[in-house]
Amino acid sequence: MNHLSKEGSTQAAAAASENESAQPNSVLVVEDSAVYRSMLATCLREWGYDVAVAEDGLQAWEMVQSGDMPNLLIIDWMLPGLDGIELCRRIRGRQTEPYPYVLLLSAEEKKQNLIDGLNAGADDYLTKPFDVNELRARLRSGTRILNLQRQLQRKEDELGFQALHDQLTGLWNRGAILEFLERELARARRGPEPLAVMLIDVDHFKAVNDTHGHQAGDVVLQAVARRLAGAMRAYDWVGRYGGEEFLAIVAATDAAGIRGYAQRLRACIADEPVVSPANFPGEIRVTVSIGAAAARLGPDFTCGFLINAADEALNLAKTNGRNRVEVHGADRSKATSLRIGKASAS
Ligand code: GH3
Ligand code: MG
Ligand code: MG
Ligand code: MG
Repeated sequence: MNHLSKEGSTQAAAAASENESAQPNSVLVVEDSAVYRSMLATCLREWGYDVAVAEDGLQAWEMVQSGDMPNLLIIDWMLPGLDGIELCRRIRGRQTEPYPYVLLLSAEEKKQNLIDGLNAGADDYLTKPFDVNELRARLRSGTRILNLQRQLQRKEDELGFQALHDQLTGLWNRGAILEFLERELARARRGPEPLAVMLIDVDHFKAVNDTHGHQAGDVVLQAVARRLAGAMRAYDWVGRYGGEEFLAIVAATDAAGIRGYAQRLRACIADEPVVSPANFPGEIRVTVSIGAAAARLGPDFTCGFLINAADEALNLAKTNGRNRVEVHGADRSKATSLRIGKASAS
């Protein structure tokens, strides 16, 4: 959906990731020796891992490519078909997320083997025969690295979300919504369809803060945002443009279409008071004024042109009494100064 983050989506993502790291890690054992294969599988299952096995490199490569990639791999160096080093190189070459942790097994204890293995993309290296307790400890350290990796990914996802969303309302923030406007404008310039924008401003909002307090004002802004997002089509955009003002982008809609659309949004705010017993007693009634503009765009029209036009219409809605919709240039007798054209671009 284009407008509002699902409530608490960051928390939900965090909880999902915690569950994920609490799940047993899956291990793929790639080993051609039946004795080692069975010994490894038995130990790993005892230690709580989900285990899959492959008897040679090609079989393992097919399993990896089939998509269900385990997050830990124990790969024997010497394998028929595709050897462990080549398998390791191919796995790293895929650069898929999440990162798989690779432990290479070798029968030889040569320093060069260790270097070749690490160069091929292995994370760790163990020489056969090995002590099972050492294997267990090394897998634990691999799991720790995978868990850190997940935490890092989660942080990155959160930061990406915060960079684009308004913290109070969960709507797109000013930077993001303007970016989407640029994109929609570029699309509209190439095609025959008009593009419409709306500036939606809460009426007398200062009085809400003055009467009920800033915290109640915040709750009202959240409620307005939620209602606007809920009343818009999934493929249109709405963001917080600033303070108590919202910007909506509506594709393929002309002046007549945007008037009806804006009236619907205006009504969804005016028709129901905001009620929030946890934050304030009683109810708070608010209304919005909406200034809209729609145009078929020539090659040199800018975002500024459409926003200025909507802003002029919004001013008209305010002076005409608030809780109303004005569409730029739609009524020329009242709005002769509203000329859609490059002259009003900024
Ligand atoms: P008008 O009908 O002409 O738009 O009047 P208004 O009172 O809504 O407009 P004005 O620009 O005078 O006041 C806007 C107020 O919105 C002032 C500002 O403190 C408040 N405001 C802006 N951002 C926030 C916010 O995040 N939370 C709260 N509670 N208030 C905010
Ligand atoms: Mg072997
Ligand atoms: Mg206002
Ligand atoms: Mg305002």
